[in-house]
Amino acid sequence: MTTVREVTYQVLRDLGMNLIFGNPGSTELPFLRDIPPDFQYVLALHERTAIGMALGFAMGRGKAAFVNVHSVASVGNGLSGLIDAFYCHAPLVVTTGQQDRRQVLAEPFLVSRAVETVKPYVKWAYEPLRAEDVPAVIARGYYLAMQPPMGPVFISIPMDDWTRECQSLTVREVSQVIEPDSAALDEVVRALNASRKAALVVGAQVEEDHGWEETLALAEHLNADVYQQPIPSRWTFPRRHRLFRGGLLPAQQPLADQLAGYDTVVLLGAPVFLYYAYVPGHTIKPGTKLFQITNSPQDAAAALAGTSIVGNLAAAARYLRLHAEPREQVYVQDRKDPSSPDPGYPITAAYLFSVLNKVMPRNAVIAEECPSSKGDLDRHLLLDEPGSFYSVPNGILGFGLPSAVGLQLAHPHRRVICPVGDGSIQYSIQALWSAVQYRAPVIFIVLRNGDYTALKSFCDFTQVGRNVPGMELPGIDMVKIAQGYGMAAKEVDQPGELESVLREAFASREPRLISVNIAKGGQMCMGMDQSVHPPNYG
Ligand SMILES: Cc1ncc(C[n+]2csc(CCOP(=O)(O)OP(=O)(O)O)c2C)c(N)n1
Repeated sequence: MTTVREVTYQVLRDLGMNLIFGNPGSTELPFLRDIPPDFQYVLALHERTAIGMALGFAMGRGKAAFVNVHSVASVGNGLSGLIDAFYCHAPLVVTTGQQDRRQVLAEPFLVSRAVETVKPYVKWAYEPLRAEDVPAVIARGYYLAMQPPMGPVFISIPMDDWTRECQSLTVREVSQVIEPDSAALDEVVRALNASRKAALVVGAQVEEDHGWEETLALAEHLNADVYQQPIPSRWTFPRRHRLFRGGLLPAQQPLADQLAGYDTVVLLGAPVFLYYAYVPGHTIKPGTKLFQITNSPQDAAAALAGTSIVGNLAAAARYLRLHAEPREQVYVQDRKDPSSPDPGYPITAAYLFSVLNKVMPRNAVIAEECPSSKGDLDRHLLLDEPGSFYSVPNGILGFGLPSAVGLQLAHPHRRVICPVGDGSIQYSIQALWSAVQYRAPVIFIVLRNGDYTALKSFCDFTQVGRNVPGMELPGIDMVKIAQGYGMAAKEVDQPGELESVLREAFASREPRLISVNIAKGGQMCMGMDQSVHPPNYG
């Protein structure tokens, strides 16, 4: 007799999900007992951290990751991780325990209504009607999670299901590439051929669809300026490339102003557009032709302007390159490195990132969560390889640490660096422990400014004023916290110490935390100042 448990492990094996990111409780133990030797359990000390590490692992590999977390705590503690996966288009199969079917009706201790709770943020939430359906439900969840746009699925499994009898299951091939409509792309080709000056805007979906090379080739073929989507959750164009013009601002009018010089704009793999502060204006200057190519029907439906085409980004970029006329290559030098900021005291974020840029390997991977220093990071870290940058996709803090650990497990031959605010790090701090235990040699760089600078900036930007509680973070010793989790850690206070401490961290093959005392900021909001006419909430 084969059991649900045995067949499930075979299905997980056949689908390549041999790593289980989790935090166990009594309702998960019947699944986790006698875990087969070709599986590894990656323990997180909190559900948010478990889902967050799986998220990083899934994004790093471009393949679904498997999670097993506890009962309704999976949603209570883990929901922000699921929301991140939803907006990152990260394929996750998240499983969670349910009480014994035979007493669920009586509302026992640990009964879970997770399936109902989680629905808006997953592609599918399900509790199998029959125990013997569990392996097939997991396989179905995997196929769906991997369909574009990829994303999380959620499965609740009663704890008595694992010992039930069950037939074996053969996993299937389910294709994942959806070609965009060529007739619709021909319209883009005509617009590009007729344009005086075209721009490409690149978004995170370019990487989801393995479209980096094709997008680069298209940009060079068109000799078009290239912008990164606002508040990018991934960088999808070489930062030093001669055609790269930087990021777009996350507000309507300033963004439309940035693109005002172009008569045709083709947005590859992002929403139209991701805004933060409300600065009303045009989505795009009237008269400019805007095309969005996206792997997300949601993004296509939600776009405020332009023509939307749904399909695979790599296929779309290839089609456009093969059909649009080439434009003359005007030789422009690669972008110059930004000037070196002064090593003043206290250390500025700009100086920190300029030193980091000098000492880090060129194939480093950044998992970023430093809200008020995003702009400095963006200016000074110049990485040109695919898969170099990941950031919080929706503004919920807690993404940085666990995703860094997951990315490091996915990329044993690249070094992951996690620049993180001293506020942000607290939302998933337990990931430090997992990094130590699973020997993920992430370098965590804490930007310790002792406050919520990003919120103070927003107060200044929107004239809320500074008389707001809850903005200061005194008395946190990050070095001691890291050491308490078993991690080597150092504080840097003087600019002169920074380079040697960073070099020492890169020379080591262990995870490290470097807590850098940096200057407090304010005023600017996501690269915007008062000149954009922000809303007044004062
Ligand atoms: C889970 C969550 N709680 C609260 C916030 C609001 N928030 C946005 S930025 C920020 C400050 C983060 O502080 P820190 O990491 O120190 O970065 P800094 O602003 O100093 O650059 C806070 C609390 C949020 N985005 N997500």
